[in-house]
Amino acid sequence: MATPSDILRVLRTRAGTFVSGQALSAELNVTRTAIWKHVKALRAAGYQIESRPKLGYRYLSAPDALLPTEITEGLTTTYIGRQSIIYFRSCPSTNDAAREVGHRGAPEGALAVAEGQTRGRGRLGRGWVSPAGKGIYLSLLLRPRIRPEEAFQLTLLAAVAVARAVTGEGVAAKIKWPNDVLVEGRKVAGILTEIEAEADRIYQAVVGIGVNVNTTASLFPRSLRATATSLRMNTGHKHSRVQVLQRLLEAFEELYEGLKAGRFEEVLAEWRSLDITRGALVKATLLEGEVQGRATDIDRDGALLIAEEGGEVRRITAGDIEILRPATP
Ligand code: BT5
Repeated sequence: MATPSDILRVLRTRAGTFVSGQALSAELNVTRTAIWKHVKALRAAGYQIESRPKLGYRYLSAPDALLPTEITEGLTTTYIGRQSIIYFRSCPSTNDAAREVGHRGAPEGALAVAEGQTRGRGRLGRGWVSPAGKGIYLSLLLRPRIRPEEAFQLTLLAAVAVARAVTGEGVAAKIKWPNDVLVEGRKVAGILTEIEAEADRIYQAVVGIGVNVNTTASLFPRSLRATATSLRMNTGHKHSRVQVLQRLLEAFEELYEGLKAGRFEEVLAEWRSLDITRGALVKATLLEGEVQGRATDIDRDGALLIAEEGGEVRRITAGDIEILRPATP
């Protein structure tokens, strides 16, 4: 059974020229009525396809949307964002969607992606502003063979993958412990890893990633205008969300393969090379108070090490930090 994406593929390989209904039906082994139905479905999804009597169909353009047909076109991954994609124009949170498909047995690498979210989540009950059609809001379902306390590795890995995708757009990205991707000191992306586990085993993990791609300043609430940015705000032009997403998935799979093969050290080395926290004077806000000092490194468990003025080294496992003075190069 030919699908709308089969028709799209054939029309795209001959972009700019008309392909007759007859040629399409012969190539895909479907009736001309079925082809017309599929073309109508593609148009309803936002594709521009011209049809002319006697000449046939001509592909013109794709919508600016994160449709599965667009995501998989030319994507080089084998399982991340490939076998199973759930797409939403809008949903409360893609992390919930990915968790649910995971419960129903979806394979590792299943992707939930949305044009916009109504209840995008950050950590610790915070929100993630998710205006429709502007950013990338995605969650990946994973079943890693790591212990629950090693789940931070997925967050660091995701940050590196996002940084690579952002850099691919000609924008220099940095990482701030534990999960912020920054461009010129402002947050362009955030990561929320949620796991379901028993004492020594993870059943499934969901890595949620939000990237501000074409978001404009007015779409951020006033409270975020000084701290949030997007690729577009940085470069002054629109970026292809599909392209950024594909690069992100490709980087993620490469890094995740490394992690599964026991080479987390390599991910960590790349993370360190992008980290702006190390060497900076920072303030960590914890439930039990504040810790201030120089961030020296992260340890093997992903905890941030802060050397206090008196010389004592404090280990911060969760929370947020503020950079008071950047590291001097
Ligand atoms: C995060 O939390 O940075 C994790 C964000 C993860 C979002 C993705 S989108 C797809 C998936 N589905 C979800 O529901 N979530 C994931 P945290 O470190 O707690 O940062 C949250 C804080 O960042 C907020 O309190 C705001 O200050 C700020 N913020 C909110 N929306 C932002 C945005 N779009 N851009 C930059 N900063 C934002």
